[in-house]
Amino acid sequence: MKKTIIFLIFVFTFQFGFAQFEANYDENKIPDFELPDPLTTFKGKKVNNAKKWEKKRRPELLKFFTQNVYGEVPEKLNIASFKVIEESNDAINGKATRKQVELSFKKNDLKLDFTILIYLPKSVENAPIFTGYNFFGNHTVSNDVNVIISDAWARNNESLGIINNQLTEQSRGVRDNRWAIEKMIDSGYGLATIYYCEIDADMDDFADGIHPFFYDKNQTQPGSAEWGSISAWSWGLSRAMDYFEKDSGIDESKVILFGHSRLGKTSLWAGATDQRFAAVISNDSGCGGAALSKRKIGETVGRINNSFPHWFCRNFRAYNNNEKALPVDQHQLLALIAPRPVYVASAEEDKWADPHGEFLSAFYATPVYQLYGKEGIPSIEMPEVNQPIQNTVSYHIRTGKHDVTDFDWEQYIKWADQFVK
Ligand code: GTR
Repeated sequence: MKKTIIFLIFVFTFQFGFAQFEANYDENKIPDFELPDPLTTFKGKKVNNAKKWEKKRRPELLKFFTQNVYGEVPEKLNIASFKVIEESNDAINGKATRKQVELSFKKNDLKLDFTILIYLPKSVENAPIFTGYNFFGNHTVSNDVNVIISDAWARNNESLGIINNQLTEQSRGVRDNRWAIEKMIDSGYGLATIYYCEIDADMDDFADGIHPFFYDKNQTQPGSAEWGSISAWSWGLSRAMDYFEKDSGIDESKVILFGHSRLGKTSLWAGATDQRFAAVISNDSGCGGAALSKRKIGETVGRINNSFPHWFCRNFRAYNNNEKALPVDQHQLLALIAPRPVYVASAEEDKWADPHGEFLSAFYATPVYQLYGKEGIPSIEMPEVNQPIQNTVSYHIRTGKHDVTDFDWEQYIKWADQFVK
């Protein structure tokens, strides 16, 4: 008898534990859920014009996302100084200028620097730019031998030559396939990119990066409503924007945020919190990015908080396996970007990021754009693969995997020509 009970407990625990970790990819197994209306306040009041949206609804949504999803930035901190550490008039086959600008931040005895790599088309005086983080260092985005290799922490990766958490020459240019720089330059856009771990190393540890700048004595991690890493990275994008405003080569009214995957989540949050950004592109951002959380398809809130406990604020964990209780969903994150253009892109094989949920998010954000007379996603039917819908709210699903491809960039540039330039 005793043995049977122990056996049953074992089976139950194993099954339960396992079920929790198995991802669902079946639309028929989506739990029933009600999507919160972007145009009804938490108190149930209808919002029917842009003024009410801006005065009432937008602020309460922004506050909820800030305190319960991504986390608040504890204090303001300005750039202490910046310096151009390298520049050239002859980059990208002579068509562009290159600049590497180091921004420095100081507080008490703490110091942090990050370097922005900037390419600008020579053919344009005051260029619109795409901006966003890269995963493995500025030197990976092109084969340009003059790009400085960051000495910030990097996750070890033998095939990329990352040993002892240090980036090396071996990975120069390894991600040039993800950054269509020459296409951008030829189309009259610049690019500004930063290695994201220079702002905060992507590990479950709040001892380094920007977080400790605001700790009280003996504090070792942010408070439960304070910033996780995504919020810290998006803070870095806003500081880059502070610099762009000072650079006469850049049109600061036409800075388009771009980000892939976790860095797509970051760009969306930066676009929501900082209205100086002209537009946002989310490439395969998935859970905690463009995808609706309540569908619980692919990666879920519980799963992401377990795998990456440092990305969101601690309050977000209240929704682990409890998405039903969330009074918001990610379509409202997209709506926070309105009326500025937003582009959500998915990849057919990227089931983990829930392409259908990313599409629906763009569809359900549309009513907020319509308050401004802007066009969004006209139908709840997903478009065919490789058939972009390009409006102020845009969407495409392309063939292939979780990645950034030339196809993606061709669409982004076409869209930016129409809605940003
Ligand atoms: C995955 C994570 C996703 C996505 C991705 C990435 O492991 O589960 O949410 O962010 O990493 O950033 O490449």
